[in-house]
Amino acid sequence: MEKQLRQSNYGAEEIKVLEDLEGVRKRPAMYIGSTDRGGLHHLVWEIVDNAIDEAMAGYCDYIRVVLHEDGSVSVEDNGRGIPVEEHPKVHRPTLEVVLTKLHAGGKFGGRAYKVSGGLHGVGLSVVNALSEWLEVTVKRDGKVYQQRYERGKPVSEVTPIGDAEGTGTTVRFRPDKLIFSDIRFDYETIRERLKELAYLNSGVTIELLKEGELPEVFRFESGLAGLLEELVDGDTKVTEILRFEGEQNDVHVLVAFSFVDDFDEEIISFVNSVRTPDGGTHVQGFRSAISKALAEVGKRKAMLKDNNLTGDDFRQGLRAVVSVKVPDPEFEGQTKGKLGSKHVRGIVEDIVFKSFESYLETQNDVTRLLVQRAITSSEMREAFKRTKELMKNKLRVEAAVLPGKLADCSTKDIDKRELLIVEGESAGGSAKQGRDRSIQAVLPLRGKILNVEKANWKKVLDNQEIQALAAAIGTGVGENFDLSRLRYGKIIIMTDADVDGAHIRTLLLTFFFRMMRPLIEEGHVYIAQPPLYKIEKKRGKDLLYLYSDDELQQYLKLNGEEGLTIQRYKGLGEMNAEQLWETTLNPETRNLYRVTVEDAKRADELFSILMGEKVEPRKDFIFTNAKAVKNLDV
Ligand code: TTJ
Repeated sequence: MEKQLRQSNYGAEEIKVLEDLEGVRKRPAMYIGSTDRGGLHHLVWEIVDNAIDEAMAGYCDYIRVVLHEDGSVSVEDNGRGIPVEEHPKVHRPTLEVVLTKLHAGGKFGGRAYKVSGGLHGVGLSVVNALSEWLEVTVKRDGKVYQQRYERGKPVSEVTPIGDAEGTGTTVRFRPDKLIFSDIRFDYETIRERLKELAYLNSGVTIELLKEGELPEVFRFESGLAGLLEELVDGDTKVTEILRFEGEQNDVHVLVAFSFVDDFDEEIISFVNSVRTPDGGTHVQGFRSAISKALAEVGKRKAMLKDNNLTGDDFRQGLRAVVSVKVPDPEFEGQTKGKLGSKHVRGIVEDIVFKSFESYLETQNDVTRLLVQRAITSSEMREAFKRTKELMKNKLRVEAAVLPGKLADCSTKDIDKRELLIVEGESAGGSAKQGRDRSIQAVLPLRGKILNVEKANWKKVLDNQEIQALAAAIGTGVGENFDLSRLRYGKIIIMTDADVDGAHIRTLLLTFFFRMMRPLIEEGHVYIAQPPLYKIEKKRGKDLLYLYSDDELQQYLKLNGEEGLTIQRYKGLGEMNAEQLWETTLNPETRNLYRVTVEDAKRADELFSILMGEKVEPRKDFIFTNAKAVKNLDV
């Protein structure tokens, strides 16, 4: 009977199957990309994706992957089990058709699933054709069925081998060493992918083990949010994790995202649980929704005028996971890593925009923060652009364009050279006289270089004083920064011990942090520590300098106030050249503070608030953080 069946069907269909198999074995790379380890793992993804499909269809919540000692791998699920009944057209068991027919139309010969992993979807017959052997076991209708293949050809019928409890499918295969350069699977690679799949299909348990060892179990109720959590691990979050979900025309959309304190944007995306490394229409829709919602709500809440913002400005620091389930997805690009299906863009945009918009409507603080970040970003962008041009044309290391106000030093030894940045002409005068002119250069900045509270990046970089500073330092700024052009080993900020001085210091540190960060990272930036008090004893000619209020208290406690003249220095200009040398400039005795990246970062945060658009939060901030500003005195 069986023989008859086979003979009666040994026709065009069967010949085609054999030809197709040969085709796959002749040109494997056409189907799996390559025959290196990348291609090898493709085989596993293909099989696992089939089990995931069954999970997505709602019929399976357990998948187990075993790396066997004989070099084979098996994938087992508790789904419905691939049908074993005779296929209505081909008159062979459906199971066999699925495993031998190249690109069997809709998967499994019909549209059994609404969605299915599109990216890897090379077909089971390809895995089969490229395996030295493959065994499939199906539990269905109370029975266990099994069939074996060698290099794609069935070597047994679909045979019932016993009774089954429950249902499911197991595929075990060993890749063909005639095809692959290396047939060893990599545990880590498989682990990463399975873990990701467990996040994407929350509620499904996925186990991975090496034969004879204990399994690793992946099961995440947190879903995408958990995956995002891994993505932002170590970053400073500036918003909570948001999670939106929706469905339109059979397209299911799930996103999780948050903003972190960083400039770039990172989005990982999936279609039917398969990564799309090159993004595509789903990612386009998501990005545009985020920017549009922020722009619209920002304007409605009058936090934003017609600023010159781009979509990118709104998305700085965005971290997101975008996952869509799409029936029959289309992919583009050389490696098919990009979703092409046009209709998905609008659907994702719609769902994300509406959800994010209504969230922002109720969240003034978050909206304000994100809008403010966008504004800063656009100002930075403008500033970088301008500076780049400026640097190209104007600021060169050559002495010819060194600022006129710079009193340079004479040594050529960069490590020994110091640039003293002083505030105001009178302090500049003392410093010029008091310095060691062989190693110390002086650049006076005009009294108040900028009203920090009204400054923005454009103003900062247009500022004459800042340009003079950049020219004196010599490295260029931003993308053009070149440490090898540095003209001084030490750059020493010498501002006064008052609020203006603190502001200028904040501005300078911020400028260095944003535009010349390596200067700080390499430890070239210092803050001078001038004394705060001069103490004169009336009788005797003793002079004493104290550097902090604490020191003064201590001194008075021990010596009393009798016969003392205490002078509080308001500015460096109040010291004569000799005193300045003695207390602040002399490398043998002075106290320098080396600025750390942390200091500069703090200054940067302060500065962003100081120059913020809104007056209210700024006032609050200055009020409550007056101490923090002072603490930059370090
Ligand atoms: C097809 O439609 C009717 C019910 O069963 C559907 C099916 O094929 N389900 C299915 C396939 N579940 N699991 C698989 C599967 C699992 C593994 C591990 C490997 C492969 C190739 C398929």
